[in-house]
Amino acid sequence: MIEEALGGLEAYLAVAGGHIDEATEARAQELLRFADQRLRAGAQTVVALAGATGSGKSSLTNAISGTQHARVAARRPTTSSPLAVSFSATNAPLLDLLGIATRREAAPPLSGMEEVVLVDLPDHDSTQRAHREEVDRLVRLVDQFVFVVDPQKYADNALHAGYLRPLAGHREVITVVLNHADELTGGEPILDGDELDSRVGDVVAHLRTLLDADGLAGVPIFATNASTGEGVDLLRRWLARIATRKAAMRERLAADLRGLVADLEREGGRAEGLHESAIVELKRDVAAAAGVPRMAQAVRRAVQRRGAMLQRIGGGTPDEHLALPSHRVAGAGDDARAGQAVRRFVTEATDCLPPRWREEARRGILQGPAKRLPAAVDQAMRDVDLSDMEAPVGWGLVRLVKWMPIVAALGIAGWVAYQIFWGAGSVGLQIVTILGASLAALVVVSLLGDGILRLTARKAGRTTGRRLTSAVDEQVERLIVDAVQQELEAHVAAESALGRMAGILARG
Ligand SMILES: Nc1nc2c(ncn2[C@@H]2O[C@H](COP(=O)(O)OP(=O)(O)OP(=O)(O)O)[C@@H](O)[C@H]2O)c(=O)[nH]1
Ligand SMILES: [Mg+2]
Repeated sequence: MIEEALGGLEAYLAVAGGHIDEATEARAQELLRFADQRLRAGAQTVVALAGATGSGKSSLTNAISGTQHARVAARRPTTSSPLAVSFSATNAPLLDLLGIATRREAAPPLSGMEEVVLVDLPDHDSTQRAHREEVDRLVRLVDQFVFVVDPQKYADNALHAGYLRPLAGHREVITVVLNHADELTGGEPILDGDELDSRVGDVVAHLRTLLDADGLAGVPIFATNASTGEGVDLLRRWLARIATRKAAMRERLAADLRGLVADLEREGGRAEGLHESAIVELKRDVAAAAGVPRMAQAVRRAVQRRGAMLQRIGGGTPDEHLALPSHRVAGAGDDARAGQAVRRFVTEATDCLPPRWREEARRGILQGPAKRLPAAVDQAMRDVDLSDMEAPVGWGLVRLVKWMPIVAALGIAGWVAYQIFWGAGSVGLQIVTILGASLAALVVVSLLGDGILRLTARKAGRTTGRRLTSAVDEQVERLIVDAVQQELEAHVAAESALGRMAGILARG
């Protein structure tokens, strides 16, 4: 389970690395590195005794191990560097990893203790900075803490606010010992069988309420007299039981990971994709700024204007070429408008990313591909082939229609000749018919020609617009949309790795 969660962390860092809060990332990397080595160093349980000077950590170390390896003295503070007492052969790689140089061995005083490594720490609230630093360092690495308190200082704020409260997430791996308990009974036994003396019981009850307030509800509390060894046996049995389960090390790592995942989740960020409507809007704005509608309209007008020349009898294919306006008519102003659209799109789309990621993604895209967009759009528009707009298909029809009056005139002339030479009836009526038919033919021909020309011009405008739009869209897609998409996909992958990790840790 812990291996799987660590795999999840690795996957997360592979995508989110460099995009999240630097301190949190460093912590994650460090945890990954340490956990890997700790898992390889074996499942012994490293139990550290922590507490104020004189609380009796060294005395307890000796009492638990049945040795005199730890130096006990009236001089304060006494212990200046951590001491490890192993109950089986010293696990050098483990102690190397923990950076504990002073190592002793003791015969296991109880079955199950073989898996315990007892660490006597210097005082946590020491006047000596080196002591405090050493304790702070080891508190982050050991598998199980035994906080040793005495009747005078068990309620000290330095202990509760400075050490216990921040360890609330590690509740499973904390044990509290009220040592010097004999001072509450005036030298009388602190235990009556398995029952605590009531004076000791009262202090333990008060200590319990303080621990509850620290977020450490349910941690086991023992009362001892390390000088006589009273109460130590119960503590020893408890430690042997923890060590036999061989789970403390994994529980500790899991607690660390849980804390880290909570911080990473707090980093923020919602897994989100791109909205299609935003892409459509961006493309439309960039195309508009690049002058696509203007160009389409210009082509429509030119086709219309030049086509009109064809309508004149005797007018051939226009010599002048389709005079398109330059793509960059309004230059800087248009670029600014496109830039604004891109900035708005990138800003909105990356809003779901965690702060550092967001800033980097925005900077990267706006200063990279977004800067290349105007030139790329310009080039893509120049590359669009509009040569077929020089002589659109509709012009053929216009050309055909323009001959219709002549054909009609010839037909009418023939008909008139026929009537004159062979025909009968009223000439007046025939002339009226002829005039009517001619007028109708002229109107039809003129309307037809104009209609075809208008349709041809409109179609040319639309085709131009479509081709230029797709050329612009392609550049927007390539330079902006894809770049944003990449960031969002990486973030979605990171969030899902984080979610997987949280799921594994919640199950465990
Ligand atoms: N009466 C009584 N005295 C104790 C008890 N535990 C320790 N002492 C005495 O308290 C003094 C300090 O004990 P240590 O074991 O050196 O305390 P420590 O926590 O290791 O102190 P530092 O190494 O300075 O952090 C010694 O004189 C011990 O003999 C106890 O339970 N009852
Ligand atoms: Mg000591």
